[in-house]
Amino acid sequence: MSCTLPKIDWSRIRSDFPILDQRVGDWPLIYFDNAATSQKPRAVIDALVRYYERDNANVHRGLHELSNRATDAYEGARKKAAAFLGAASDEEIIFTRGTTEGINLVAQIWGAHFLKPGDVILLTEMEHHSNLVPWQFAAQRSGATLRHIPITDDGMLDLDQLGKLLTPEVKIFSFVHVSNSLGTINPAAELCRCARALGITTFVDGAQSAGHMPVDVREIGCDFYALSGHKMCAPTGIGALYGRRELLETLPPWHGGGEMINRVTLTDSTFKPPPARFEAGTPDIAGAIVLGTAIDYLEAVGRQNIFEHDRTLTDYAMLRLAEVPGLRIYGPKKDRGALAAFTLDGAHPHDLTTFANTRGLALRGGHHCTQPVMKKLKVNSTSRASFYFYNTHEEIDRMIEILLEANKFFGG
Ligand code: 7TS
Repeated sequence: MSCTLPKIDWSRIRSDFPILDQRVGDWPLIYFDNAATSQKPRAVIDALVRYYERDNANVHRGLHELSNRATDAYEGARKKAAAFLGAASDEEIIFTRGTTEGINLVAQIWGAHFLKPGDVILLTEMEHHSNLVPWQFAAQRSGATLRHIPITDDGMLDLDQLGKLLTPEVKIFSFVHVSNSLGTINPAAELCRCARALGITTFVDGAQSAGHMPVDVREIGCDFYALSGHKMCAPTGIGALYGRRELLETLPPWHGGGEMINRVTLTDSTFKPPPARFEAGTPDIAGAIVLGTAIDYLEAVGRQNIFEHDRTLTDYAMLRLAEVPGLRIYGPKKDRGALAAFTLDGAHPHDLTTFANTRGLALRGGHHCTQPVMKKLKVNSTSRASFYFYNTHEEIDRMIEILLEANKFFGG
């Protein structure tokens, strides 16, 4: 007799997320807004409470038991983040508020240090606003110019243009790993290899990749990589920026204040080496510590398992969405990240998203902070369903029922 047990008990894993077990009005909650923020497992919630109940103190400055505990846990989380990203050392990890802050930090200090008139900042047309606006500021301040890799009609980067765009004037190439509005997974290692061959610094926006797939910054070969904790089971307000050590060492500080100095007089100061140089003031200690807990949790589930689960679910969603009359899906047809963005003929995406909410289905409607992508798609906004490893095929089936109902409601 053969007895094949499922390798992973996804329904048990789902039960780790208390928030999912609730009704919205008369309907069970279906949470498909994971690209905006993920839900938190009990382990993370408990670790946050435990920290404040037992260990809370400021880090790096006390000589008492609680401060030592908080410091050990905070620096322990940095080690976990370094291992999670495949960094060579925990000194390459700077705690930030999230991806947006990581990009701003680099655009401001790297930009001020290295950019000059005539230089080019290479981005893509599929960037989130947080990987556009900080570089616009950097260009304005330095006199550098902006260049963008176009998007093809099927929502991929037009890599035929790369040779023309990746020229020696380019000083930094910053691009999104997984697009939050198209679902495109960009070939990060290949792009970094091309840039590195010309001595160009690279920045990978990992907001949508860090919690969804195995990521190794040294395999990717990037100089910087930013993530947001809240999109990978940790709380809001904490994130991490990886920076290659030799590069971080060349950079001046960002914010001034406590914790980042060696010596201060009334008129000047000297600064600690990275990462402390970039972490002025009291950090989000609890957030960093439980980012470590979230990392432990994701590693226990397994990032390759999460990637495969998300892939299966997304493929299924794409297949079933095609059954809904009048539904137009954007982005690549296959090999995409865990999301599907669509519009329904006759329904404004906000109305469709609001309709879904009346059935307990949490979608996101809007431009998803990617207005240039919307312009390219010739729409003002889309509705987006984004998945994570606790979502199920049954929830997708229910979404399809709701969308079929919406099609009738909006006169399709
Ligand atoms: N980059 C990408 C690709 C993102 O998807 C987001 C957030 C960010 C950067 C910014 O992350 P933050 O944590 O610093 O805000 N994306 C979304 C979204 O798709 N819906 O809400 C936030």
